[in-house]
Amino acid sequence: MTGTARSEQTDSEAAKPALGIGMVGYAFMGAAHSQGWRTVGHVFDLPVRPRLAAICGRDAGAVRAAADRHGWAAAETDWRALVARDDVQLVDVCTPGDSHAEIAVAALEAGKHVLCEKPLANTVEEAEAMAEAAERAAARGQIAMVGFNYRRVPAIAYARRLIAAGRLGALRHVRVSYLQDWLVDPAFPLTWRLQKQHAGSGALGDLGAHAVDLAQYLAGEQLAGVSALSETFVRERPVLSGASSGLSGAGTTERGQVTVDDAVVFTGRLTGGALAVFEATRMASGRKNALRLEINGELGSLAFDLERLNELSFHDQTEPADLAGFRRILVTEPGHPYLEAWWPPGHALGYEHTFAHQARDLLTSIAEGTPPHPTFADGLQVQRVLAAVEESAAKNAAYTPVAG
Ligand code: SOE
Repeated sequence: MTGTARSEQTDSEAAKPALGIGMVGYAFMGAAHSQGWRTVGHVFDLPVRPRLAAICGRDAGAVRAAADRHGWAAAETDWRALVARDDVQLVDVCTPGDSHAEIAVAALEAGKHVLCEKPLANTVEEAEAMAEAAERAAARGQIAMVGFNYRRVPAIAYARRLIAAGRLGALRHVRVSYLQDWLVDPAFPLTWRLQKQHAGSGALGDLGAHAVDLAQYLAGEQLAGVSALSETFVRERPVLSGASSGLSGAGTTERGQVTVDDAVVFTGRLTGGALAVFEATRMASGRKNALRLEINGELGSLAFDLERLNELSFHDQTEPADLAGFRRILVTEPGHPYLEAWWPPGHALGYEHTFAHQARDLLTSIAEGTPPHPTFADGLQVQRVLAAVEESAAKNAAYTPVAG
């Protein structure tokens, strides 16, 4: 490249087009997404420069504090005003599931790109409306992505690369467990995540959605049908006052009904013939965020644990038996997905980096006009699996096909 080109490159770096981000929601996912938007432009060489234009929440004081804390230029208390802003080209939906459809569809129809947290919606009907709106918007050059961020753990992305390259051969088993324990204490209050009208479902939609998306993404196949059991072990909990719980009642000793699952277990058959086993629970005492998976193929196996997210275990079935066995791959080499932008080998990444990777991939899709992954159609497919799981569990594990 000539000197002039290099100096132009420097000028063009400075003149990179900005893309205004508007975020709705500022709790855990709002904070995690903010970290991704703040970081991504300082780590990856991007075609556009993300600008944290505005963040939205119902409580004026709290959202102002969130804007200051997370680096947003403005604060809004009405998501409709945020969607209408001329300095917002991408709306990032980080609210509870009961508002995903309304906000995402309005943003798409207002000409914005959209990133929507998982699961896509609380019902299949909502997810269908969102996927249809995204398809109409795609014809106008708009991009819509679902925030299944674990696809962007380098070890997971590398596992997908190995499977797609045939390193496991024909798949026989896909096994995914997502284990947390934050509901073991019966004194944990009745928050919005435990109310069906806000969350849609419990561990199934919150954790099971990740498990289903990863199984389908890694295998490159879809679930054709499931057999499921679910349970709500603690059926009533103390009621909190205020908006945080989505419930009324100021600091009373009132107790309310839990209307979602604490845990779900299900089996399934992938369209390529592999058998799949899943569990998603908030009752696995001692497991904090243990998303564990193992995939067995005719030529080898892969295993992963989110609590050790820089490592991928690989067994090569074609190696001589006295040499074979699971070996630990430390996924921190520059040739591993996303790692070229970070630190030297062995300097590990964390949970938060998945949000910078998600932001990079979305901004790249927007700049290049290429479909992102996962799309809203992928999110709808997961929603259909969740609905089949709920239908099967209601029929005491009767095998239930996934609608297509
Ligand atoms: C549940 O506690 C939760 O925050 C999920 O909602 C997220 O999707 C998962 O990444 C971490 O755990």
